Amino acid sequence: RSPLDPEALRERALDVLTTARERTALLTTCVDDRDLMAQHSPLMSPLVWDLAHIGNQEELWLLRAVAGRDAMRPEIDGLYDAFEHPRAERPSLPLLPPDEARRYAAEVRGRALDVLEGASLQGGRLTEAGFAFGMIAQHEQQHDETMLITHQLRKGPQALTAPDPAPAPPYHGPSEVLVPGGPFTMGTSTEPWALDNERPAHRRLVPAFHIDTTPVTNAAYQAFIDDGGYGDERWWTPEGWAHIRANGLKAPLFWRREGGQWLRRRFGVTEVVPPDEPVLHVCWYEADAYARWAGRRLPTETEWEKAARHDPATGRSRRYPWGDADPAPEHANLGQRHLRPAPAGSYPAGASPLGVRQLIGDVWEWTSSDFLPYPGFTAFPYKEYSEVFFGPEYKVLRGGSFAVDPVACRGTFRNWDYPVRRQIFSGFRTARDA
Ligand code: AVJ
Ligand code: FE
Repeated sequence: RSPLDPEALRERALDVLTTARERTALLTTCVDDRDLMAQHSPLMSPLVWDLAHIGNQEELWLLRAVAGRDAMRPEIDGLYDAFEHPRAERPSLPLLPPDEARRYAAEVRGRALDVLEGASLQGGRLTEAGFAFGMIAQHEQQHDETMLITHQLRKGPQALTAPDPAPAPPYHGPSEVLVPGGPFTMGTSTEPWALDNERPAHRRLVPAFHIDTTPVTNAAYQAFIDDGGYGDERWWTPEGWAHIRANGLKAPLFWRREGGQWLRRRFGVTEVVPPDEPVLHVCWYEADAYARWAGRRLPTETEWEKAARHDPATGRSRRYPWGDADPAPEHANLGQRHLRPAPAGSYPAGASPLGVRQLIGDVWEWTSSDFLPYPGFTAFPYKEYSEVFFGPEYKVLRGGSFAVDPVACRGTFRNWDYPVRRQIFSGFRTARDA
């Protein structure tokens, strides 16, 4: 059966929607109702907003746009429109209380599954290859990552647990690889559920460069701190220097110095910062400054994607570093299976043809690039997913974190945020010209 066979598509859509809803349910039942309504940080929505927003987007794109149904509760659309109300404002809105939000999202889901059963998955741009179903599953999983960020910011005892990644044998391979110069195909025109900003596929000429085989570790980042990196203007862009001075930044978010060591708070538990884990919760300015201190630089987005997808043996771009197969647990740390990145050098089975590891999963990786459209970009299905964000104020992150589900992560997937943001699960690796 071809993966584009309508029955196979229906099964896959049902599977990714179900996985997303199980995760949403866990993230919104492991704390009490008061906690769901509270704002844990002005950077984030109350969890109960994400819950109803997930249902509302599903109503808009599956029930109304695909099936042509009327609005179930037109009066709530505005409340859950991310562009109408900034996050800091959301707790003061007349939001649906937790029980009602859950009932609404479940009601929408029941109807969406009826639509899936009867939908033609071949005709029409929105339904071709089940795109709208894949888009909605990705949207829910993106909010599941957002909700996990809210959980990390939340004060109070631990509410979520997961087994740690398997301990990895220390990595003794080369610290960087040479990616040969030449053209490669960036982006995609064939990945059925790729979002608008990943399209279309196009050729880019990339000069040779070196890139780190693993993300930068806590130990390496501590060496930058110990060397006085946060006090030395030479390593920072003017905006970065002004930002860390104005906000008194001296270490990644959630770190604190006590008794001669660095501790960090992680989902309600304080632990010694693990030296071999990829550094997490750094902003773009910190990543950029570290790279300059190390005599290196951040990779461009194009370099990152070439390192992740280009197969020098065939000249083709793969879906993932390891090939075209969907992610399996041996490839990458994805899907909130673990609530932390795995030690640097883990997942040898997920390495790229040149031996670059952990490009997918573990930590989002800052690149030096602004978030811009590819040549030939067209907004689909709505301008507010990507187009309104294009420009120099956002930097691109690549590769996904431990908190991203496989459905919302691939070699072409693009994330973006402001260069000051570090509540996200962000780390980085460095590069240099060949
Ligand atoms: C792609 C993570 C930047 O959370 O703002 C969720 C994803 N878009 N709902 C975001 C998104 C609409 C988006 N990011
Ligand atoms: Fe959203």
